[in-house]
Formats: sequence, C-alpha cells, structure tokens
Amino acid sequence: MTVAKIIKPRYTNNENAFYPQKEGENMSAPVTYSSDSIVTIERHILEEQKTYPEATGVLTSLLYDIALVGKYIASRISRAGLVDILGATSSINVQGEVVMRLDELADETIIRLNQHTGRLAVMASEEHPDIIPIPEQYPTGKYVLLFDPLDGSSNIDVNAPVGTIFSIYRRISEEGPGTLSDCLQPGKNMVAGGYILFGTSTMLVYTSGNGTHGFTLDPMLGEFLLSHPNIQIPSKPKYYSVNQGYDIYWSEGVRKFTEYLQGKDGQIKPLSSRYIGSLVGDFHRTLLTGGIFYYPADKKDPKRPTGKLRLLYEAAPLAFVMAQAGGYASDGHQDILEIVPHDLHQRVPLFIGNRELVEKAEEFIRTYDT
Ligand code: AHM
Ligand code: MG
Repeated sequence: MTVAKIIKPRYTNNENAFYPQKEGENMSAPVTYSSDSIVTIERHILEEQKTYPEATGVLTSLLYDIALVGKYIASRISRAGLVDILGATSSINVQGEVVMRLDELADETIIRLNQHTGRLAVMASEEHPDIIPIPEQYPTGKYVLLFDPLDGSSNIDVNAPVGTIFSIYRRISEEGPGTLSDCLQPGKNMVAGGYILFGTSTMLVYTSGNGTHGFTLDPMLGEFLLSHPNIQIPSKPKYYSVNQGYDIYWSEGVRKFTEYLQGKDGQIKPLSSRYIGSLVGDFHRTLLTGGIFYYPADKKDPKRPTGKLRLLYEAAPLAFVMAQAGGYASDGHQDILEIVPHDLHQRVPLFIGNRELVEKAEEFIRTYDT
C-alpha cells in the first residue's frame, strides 16, 4: 500500500482556492495518514475539510458528487464495446430503445446528478452553447460547476483513454438563478478542479488548492482509493506531447520551440515524444512523468486561430491541477489562470507541464512571433 502522506504543495498560486483562507491566517496542519492506511476519496475530502473549521461541507458534498459521476461514467465506458452502447446519436438499438452516445450520456449524467442538490447556482458544459440553469423546482446554491463531460470522445471507438474535466467556482451573483458572469471567472478564482481519466484504470485527480491528489477506482469495491498523494511533476522532463502533424500551420516560434525540444538547436538532449490525442491522457502522462503538452495556436482552421482547446472546460482546470503539482500553464504569453474569459466556449493555445519548458515556449514565442 502506498504511504499516504499528504504534504503541503511547494507553492500555491491560487490565493482564492478552496475553503476561505484569509491572508496571514495560519495554514492548517497537512493531512497525514499512517503508512498502512487505505484512504477512500470520501475520507480524504472529509479530512481536508476538517483542517478548515469554517468550511460548511457543501464543497465536500459537491466533490463526492463528482466522484459518483466518475463511478457512473466508468461503469458505462467499460461496456462501450458492447453494440448497444456504441452508435450514432438517437439511433435505435435492438430492443427498440434510443441509443445515446457516451459523451451525451456523460453530459446528461453530470447534470442529473447535480441539478437537484441545492449546491449549485448554475452549470456550463462543453456540450451546451449556453449556461445550464438549475431547474426552477430545485433550490440554488453557492457554487458553479463547469465541465467537459467526455473529452476526446472520438477515442472511444478505438478503446483509447478519455476523460471528464471539471472545475468549481463560487458564484459571484448574490442569489437566485446563477448567471453567465458566474461562469466567466478567471481560473485563479477556482475553488477546485480536476479530471477523471478513464484508461486502463479509472483515476480521479483533483486539487482544491491544497496539493494535487490522485485516486484510483477499485472496481470491485466501487471506491476511489488514494493512490497518488500530493503529486509533484518530476523536475526532469521526459516527454513532449503535441500533434506534430500540424506543424505546417504553426508559427515560427512554436516550430523553433519544437526543434529546441528535439535537441535540434543543440541546447538540450532530445526529449522523447508521445501523443494520444486525448487531452486527459496526454495531460496525466505529462503530470506523472514530467515534460510538456501543448496545443498551440495554428492556421489550420481560420475559425479558431487560437487552437482547439477551451479555456473554461479544458485549459483552466488542468492549469490549476498542474500549478498545484509544481508545474505551470500558459497560453504562450501569460498564465492561463490569469485569463479573464469573455465567452463560454473561448479557445486558447495551451502549453502545460514543467515550468522551465513552458517558460521556454513563452520565450520562443516572444522572440519569434511578436
Ligand atoms: P473534444 O473536446 O472535441 O473531444 O476535442 C478535444 C481533444 C483533446 O482531447 C485533444 O487534446 C485534442 O482534441 C486532439 O486534437 P487533434 O486531433 O487536433 O490533435
Ligand atoms: Mg473537450
């Protein structure tokens, strides 16, 4: 069993994170467990909450709900090869039932698990053009949930990993139904963020501003168990990860940066390359092995000159997880967590991983592209 010792992260770049903590207030003692402890995600979240006496428990319950989302989607994905689950939207299966694609199923599941709890003011999903209000018959709460229900879902048909990405903010509006402004907050306001990776095993990785922690689903128990306490990105980078098939569409700075990673300019030894094309999988590997993932701005599609990934549903939550693990995320010019969104589906270039590499990318972009 892993020694489940939680240590405070080396630095927290998010002063607003998680339970309220005023400047100058003493940080609580880190949560630690004895070496033979088996720690469920419920226990871990509760222990974290206990270190903040002023916490009301609402966020704790919300994080439980996310874990439940993970278990539910995992159970459906593991059956994805079955003929009645795969298939086009709204096709009819042999029983005459309407078949829903897994990304739609995940989206609907998250909404149905969260709309009635009274914890949320509003939600927004990569799958919906507008905000998702809480139905009138349910009470509203103080948090805002943003999510990409099943990122990389085109990978399901080839049995490659996919993931759910989520972030939680405090509402800005006073009361009643949540608003678009509640959803358009910069990543530095995030209270908690993370992802669920559906790969060879199902993992939930999250941060609430007190380190990045990973839990692996034991499918027999139906529980997420703490397997990766206080993740820190290794200081020695191993892989770079980018869709190099698009390099003809890149700027000179991004191309030169890639040559730098390949050791072509003689500054470093070449890094090995890995790219699944499934963000959560590529990010998770980068987090655990060190290196950089990037999806730069490109000229491939004139409608999206800032690259493919979404600020609110993809870049910002992963940036928070990475920052809490000692890494950094940038759009090539500035910290992703500083960007104030103006649109729910705004896209951004993303460079994320070891700080030195991300800052190197910024340097190349500054030198060659501006
Ligand atoms: P999606 O949100 O439509 O699933 O697209 C996002 C996915 C990411 O998982 C991945 O990083 C990227 O698209 C891959 O794109 P590309 O095929 O252009 O490399
Ligand atoms: Mg996505």
